[in-house]
Parts: sequence; C-alpha cells; structure tokens
Amino acid sequence: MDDQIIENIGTLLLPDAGPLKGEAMKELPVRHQAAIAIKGEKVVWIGSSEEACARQARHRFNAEGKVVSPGLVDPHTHLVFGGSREEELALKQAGTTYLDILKSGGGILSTVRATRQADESSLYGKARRFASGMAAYGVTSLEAKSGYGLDEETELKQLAVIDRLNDEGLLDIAATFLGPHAIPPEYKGREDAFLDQMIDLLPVIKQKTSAVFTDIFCETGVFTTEQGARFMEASLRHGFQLKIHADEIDPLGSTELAVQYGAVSADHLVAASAEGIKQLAASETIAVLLPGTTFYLGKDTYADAGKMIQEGAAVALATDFNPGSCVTHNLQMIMSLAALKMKMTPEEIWNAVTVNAAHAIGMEKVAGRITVGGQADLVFWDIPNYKYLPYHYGVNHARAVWKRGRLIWERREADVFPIS
Ligand code: IZC
Ligand code: ZN
Repeated sequence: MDDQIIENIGTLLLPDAGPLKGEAMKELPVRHQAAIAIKGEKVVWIGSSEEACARQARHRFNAEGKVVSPGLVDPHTHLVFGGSREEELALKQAGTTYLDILKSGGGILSTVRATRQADESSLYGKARRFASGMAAYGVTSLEAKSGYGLDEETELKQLAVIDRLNDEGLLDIAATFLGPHAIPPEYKGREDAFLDQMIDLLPVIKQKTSAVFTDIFCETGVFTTEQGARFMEASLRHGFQLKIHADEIDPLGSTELAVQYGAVSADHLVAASAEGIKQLAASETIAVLLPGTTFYLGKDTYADAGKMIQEGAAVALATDFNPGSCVTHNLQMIMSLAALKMKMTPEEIWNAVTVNAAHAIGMEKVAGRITVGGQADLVFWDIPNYKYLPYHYGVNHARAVWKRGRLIWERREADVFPIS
C-alpha cells in the first residue's frame, strides 16, 4: 500500500535526465491528468489519475488540476551573513559602482565586519528565516556559501550554520567554502599572502565542515585568474569540487579557467568571451546565470544565455541571494528576469531551475527531477500552465511545497474577496 497518492495533477513537469545541454534544454516533457504515489520520502509510482484509482493509499490528495513541478533548486546563494547594506542603495543611486563601494571598504567588507561580530546562533536564526522564505517560493534544495569571514573562525562559523541547517533536514543544502571572496583590510597589498592563508585553511575546512565545493571571486581588484588557478589547484588537491565567480563584471577569462580546471559550475558569465562560451559548451561545467544580480546592479547587459544554449552549454539559474548585489531570495523572480532580460524560453527556464541546477551543485541524484525511486520534492503551483510563471512576475505562485514526501509550506489565503 502507498503512503500517499497525489491525484488529479493537471500538468506534471518531468524534466529529462541531465545535464541538459544546448538544444536539449528546449524540451520539457509533461504529463497531463497525472498522479504520483509516495512511500516514505520517495516517489514509487507515476501514472495517470485514472490508474491511480486502482491503487490503495493511506492518504489521498487532490491536486485540483494544478501544475506540479520538482522542488526548485537554487544553486548559488550567500545565505549566511550578518547585518545588511541598505545604506549602499543611496550610493548606488548616486552612481557609485559595486566595485568602487568595495574598494572604499564597504560592500562585501561591510558584511564581513557584521558577520565577524555576529554570534553563531544569531547567524543561524537569520539564515533559517531566509531559507524558509526560499522554500515558500518553491525551493527544496540549494547551495550556500561562506565568504563573509575571510578568517578561520568566521568562515567556520558560517559553515557550521549551513551544516546545522542541513542537518535539520528540511532542505538539502550543498555547502561551499568561499574564503577568497574579498581581500580583508588587514591583508591590503598582500593579496597572495591572504590567498596562502585561505589555501592553508582547506584541510581544516575539509575536516571540520561538510563543504564539498570551494569558490573564488575572480574580479578586477579582487582576485586575478592566476590566483584563481592557484586556489583551484589547491582545492582539487584537498578533495574539493570547484565553483567560481567568473567574468561577472570585467572579462578576465575566468570562464576558460573554470573549464580548464573542470569546475562543476562557472557562475555569472556576464562578461564571458566568445571563446570562453565555446569552451564551456564543449565541457561538463554548468553555466550558472544570475540575472537578478545584473538587474540589481542596474546594468543593461545580461549574460548571453541564448548564445550559451545555442553553442551547446548547460545553463542553470540561481538567485545569488546576498546582502549587496542581489537582495532577493525569490527564485521565481529570477525565472521572470531570465525570460524578460535573457529571452530564455519557459522550457529552458524550468530546466534551468530544476535538473540543471541540481547538476550545478552535485545533487542530480536526489533533486531536480520527479522519478520513480527519487525523493518526493514537489511544488504545487497556482498557475494555469507552466508558461504562466515567468510571465506573471514578482509574486509567489507556489501553493504548497513538499520535501521528501512531507508538506513543508502551504499558502494561507486571507482573501479580501473570498472566492465562493
Ligand atoms: O556580498 O556583495 N558578488 N560577491 C560577489 C557578492 C557579489 C556578494 C556581496
Ligand atoms: Zn555570488
């Protein structure tokens, strides 16, 4: 007997096995009038709503003809941080750039000061609220980075928060050590010495945390591609998999670097060169695009998703949720921006926040798809069809979110005009 049957699913989104590269991103298999059977945490059967009538189950749920998708995956977030940076908005309005703010000791460095000061339990409480906000928007798995400590104690504190959240089991979180995120003031002018420090930390991170990835911010005034190469090499030596903030603002050639070192993902890629995109397309590295950041920084040029897909790359989408360059944890908003600003199709967008996003964080075996034997991570959507979601932007279309066969969030409607 099944534990639960969900029947009368209007449209069930069933992304293919990935990573979906190029043309393959344009296909989004669906099943209409579908049903799912769940035992414990797993999907044990997928079929038609009609066939479901013949199955026995302890509980039956009527999906009321809704669209049901795999739980969304957010593969790039800076979830754990102290403080906030709303004061910088006025600077931005006055024309100060992101990198200028950083150069003058603000930006990331402002969050570093607040994160160093915060104790673990306050960081935990804050990150937990954000994570639960993400889940309310349909996210059931995500990546979260350190990078606001730039010293051993604080980096470990951030990673401990991520591990603790992950251990709670409500969401699956892949942890990333982003020690080389900025140059702390105490190392100004001694960038290589700071990088050595972060490299020396790698065995400690490996031993004391469950971080599987490392990441580095290669950017003008932050780390060079040479430093990126040195860090990636050391990370591989210590058994980490690689991520990189690549070609976000200036074209430094870090897309090529990501490919060269076999990074699991290269993230941002707004300024990636034509050659970089070509190499990316021929590689296993997932392009994680973050249009919310381009939007929030007020720029006109977005990552060239069309070219990447045309050349054959696997594209994923993420929020980049952080207190400076993209202050939203709403992945649905990012799906709309991908449509409006990068001209991605609805099929590409859904694949980019499910199967490809799971690949970008090494969770393809447990997240991003609905399969028999797979985890029952599901979102019930209040939309007439899947194309509707990116079209109607800025609001939450999720009705209910299930993680491992359990309801973790449901919308409570206080209707102003009750529907009779
Ligand atoms: O706090 O500004 N780009 N890192 C690289 C960030 C943005 C996060 C931040
Ligand atoms: Zn980032």
